[in-house]
Amino acid sequence: MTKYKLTYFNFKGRAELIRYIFAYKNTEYEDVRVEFSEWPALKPSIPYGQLPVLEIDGVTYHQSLAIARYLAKQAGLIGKTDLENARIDAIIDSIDDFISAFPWTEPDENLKKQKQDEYIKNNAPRLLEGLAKSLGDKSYFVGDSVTWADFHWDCISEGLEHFDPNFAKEHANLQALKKRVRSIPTIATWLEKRPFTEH
Ligand SMILES: N[C@@H](CCC(=O)N[C@@H](CS)C(=O)NCC(=O)O)C(=O)O
Repeated sequence: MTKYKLTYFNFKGRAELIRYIFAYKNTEYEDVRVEFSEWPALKPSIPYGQLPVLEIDGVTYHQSLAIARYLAKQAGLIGKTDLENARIDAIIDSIDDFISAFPWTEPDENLKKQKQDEYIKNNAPRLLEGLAKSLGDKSYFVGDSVTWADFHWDCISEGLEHFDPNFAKEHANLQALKKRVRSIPTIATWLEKRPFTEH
């Protein structure tokens, strides 16, 4: 049996999509959650110095989306054609553009909140209108069955709700998609049993 060891911090962030894909197929893996206090000592030993990383049978792989894309393929969570996969990747990349530029860190707590609020106000409408239009009245972003793009939307929007509780609330179809993902039995089980973290 393939041995998987996922290493990330003790929050959902960029690892939750990977955890969802493992949960979807009930795949066993080690879910290592590094404390911030442990990180400076660990960082030099991690390829490219960032988390998450996934060890597969002792070999380390980095970049959350490269890892998720590989696991999604194994789990049957990709499109049926190359063009469907291109559309899935485009959804994933649109979400990633948004979160990569998000002002996560800022030493001044007041300024941080202000910057995050402004970022969401200025940038979320374009992303959300695009996603809502891509989804339309379909059940999933691409094709007629769930893919890792649908999982990514649920994971990332949950994280952003921590910063803005009304995030995407005006888009009924995007909210319905979250419910659809969360009602998949193996995902529902993961949501019940996963360790509590604020975001
Ligand atoms: N594009 C990378 C980004 C990785 C990344 O930004 N990781 C952050 C946590 S979300 C990190 O390791 N921060 C600690 C550091 O850079 O020292 C991915 O998706 O894996």
